[in-house]
Amino acid sequence: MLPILYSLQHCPYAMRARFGLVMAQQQVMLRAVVTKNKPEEMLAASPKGTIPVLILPDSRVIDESLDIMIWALQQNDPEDLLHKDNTSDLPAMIELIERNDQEFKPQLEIYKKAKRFHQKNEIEERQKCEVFIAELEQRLTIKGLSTDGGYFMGQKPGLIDYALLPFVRQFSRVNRSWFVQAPYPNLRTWLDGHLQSRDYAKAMAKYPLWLDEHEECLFGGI
Ligand SMILES: N[C@@H](CCC(=O)N[C@@H](CS)C(=O)NCC(=O)O)C(=O)O
Repeated sequence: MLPILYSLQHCPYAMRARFGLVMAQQQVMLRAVVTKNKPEEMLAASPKGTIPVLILPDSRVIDESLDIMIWALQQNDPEDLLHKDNTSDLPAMIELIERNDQEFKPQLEIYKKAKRFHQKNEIEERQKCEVFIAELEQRLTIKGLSTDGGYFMGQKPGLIDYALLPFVRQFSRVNRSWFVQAPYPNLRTWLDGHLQSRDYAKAMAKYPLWLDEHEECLFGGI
C-alpha cells in the first residue's frame, strides 16, 4: 500500500510536495487533478479543498505542502535536507518558508496580475516582490557561488531550496526579459541549476488526469 497524492501539475504548492517526495525517494500513487473539478474522494479526506493532499496507508491525511515535504524527508532523507546535525537550521528554514507563503506569494499574485493586465503598477508591484528576492540573492552571495548555484541555508542543499524553488520559478517567469538582466545573477544560476536537474524533471513529469482515466500513476522512488 502506497500513499496517495492528489496533485496539480503547475501549482507551486503541489510542486513543492512533489520535490519533497522525489528527494525522499518516496513512492506514491499520484492522482492528477484540476481545481475546477476536485474529486469527491479528495474533498472527503480534506474538506478545505486545497491541493496537494497526501493520504497515508493508515488513512492519516496531510494537506499542507510543507508538512508533506517534512513527512517524506522524515521517512528518508538521503541528502540530509533537514540538516539533522544543525538543530537551528530546520526552524530557520521553516520560518523563511512561512514568510514566502504569507508575504511573498500574495505579493507575487498581485505582480502577476499587474503584468497580465498591463497595469501601470507592474514595476511597483514587482519591486515589492524584490524585497524577498534580494534577500534570497544575498543569502547566495554571502557564501560565494558554487558551480551548482549555492544554497539558501548552510553549506549544502536544504528543505528551503526545494520549498522555495516553485515560487522563485514563478517570479522569474512573470517577465522573463526583465528577469534575465535583473541584478540577481546568483539566484539565476541557482534557479537554472535546479531547472536543469534530473530531480526537477522527475517532479515535473506530466500525468494523465485522474478524473479522466481513473488510473493512478506511480510517482517517485529511486
Ligand atoms: N497552504 C496550502 C496552499 C495550497 C494551495 O493554495 N493550493 C492551491 C492550488 S495552487 C489550491 O488548491 N487552491 C484552491 C482552489 O484553487 O480551489 C499548502 O501549502 O498546501
